[in-house]
Amino acid sequence: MTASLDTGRVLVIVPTYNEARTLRKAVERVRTAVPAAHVLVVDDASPDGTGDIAQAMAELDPRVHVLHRPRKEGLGRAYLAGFRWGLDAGFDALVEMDADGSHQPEELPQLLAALANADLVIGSRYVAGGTVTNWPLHRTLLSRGGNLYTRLALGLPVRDATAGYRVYRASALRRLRLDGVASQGYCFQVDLAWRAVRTGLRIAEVPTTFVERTEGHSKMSSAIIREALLQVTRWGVAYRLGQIRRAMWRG
Ligand SMILES: Nc1nc2c(ncn2[C@@H]2O[C@H](COP(=O)(O)OP(=O)(O)OP(=O)(O)O)[C@@H](O)[C@H]2O)c(=O)[nH]1
Ligand SMILES: [Mg+2]
Repeated sequence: MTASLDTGRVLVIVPTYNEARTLRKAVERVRTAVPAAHVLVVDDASPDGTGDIAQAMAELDPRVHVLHRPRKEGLGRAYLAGFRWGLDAGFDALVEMDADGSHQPEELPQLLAALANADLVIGSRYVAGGTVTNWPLHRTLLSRGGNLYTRLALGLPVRDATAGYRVYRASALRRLRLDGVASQGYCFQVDLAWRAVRTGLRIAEVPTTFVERTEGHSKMSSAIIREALLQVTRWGVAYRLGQIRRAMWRG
């Protein structure tokens, strides 16, 4: 795949849980920004009827698809199911995008263009030109702190490892051994970035504007933060022990 990526072979995966107020707009914006791209909504039986909205859109638009899942199982599981669906269907590029308006579909062409020289493109808030709007101080600190900790613990050469606006080449995603991924929340994004680095994938970060949701409710929880902190620490310790072992072996 080069600069001439066929946008008809791009699948934008949108996981949803109770996004009835935001989903329609998000999907419409994707369809306008990259008209040939397909959209897959992965809904975990949202009690607010998000799945029905997605279903209605899919019935009217052959480029919109829905994966209905029986229960809420977290962002990670929803994406894994979406990836599997997209890989089986033969798409060349798989996009991760939230339904809540935080990720701007109008920026998608830039992210897709960057795939010409990368296997994973991250829409980054923390490279020059990237921004976050309307975040209270505690969210900024959490996100910045989480990214700093991740970089230090794992030596990860990524400025925004928790970002959820991404494009993967299908061929690269196949190399990540997704069967072993158990992470759920933010940790899922770090997990995949970490796997991508260790697999030797080329990662590009493109500046994005992250807009805090104005409707619906965040699914972030203390459990999700705990999971990320614990997992990154575990991976970091294993990684550093491996470094020490290799250094001793050489010495
Ligand atoms: N299918 C599915 N989607 C989920 C689940 N949890 C969150 N999502 C979706 O994942 C996307 C990101 O979740 P958000 O609640 O916006 O979490 P966030 O972006 O980390 O937090 P905010 O910045 O506060 O919005 C949204 O589209 C959610 O609807 C889940 O368990 N299953
Ligand atoms: Mg959000």
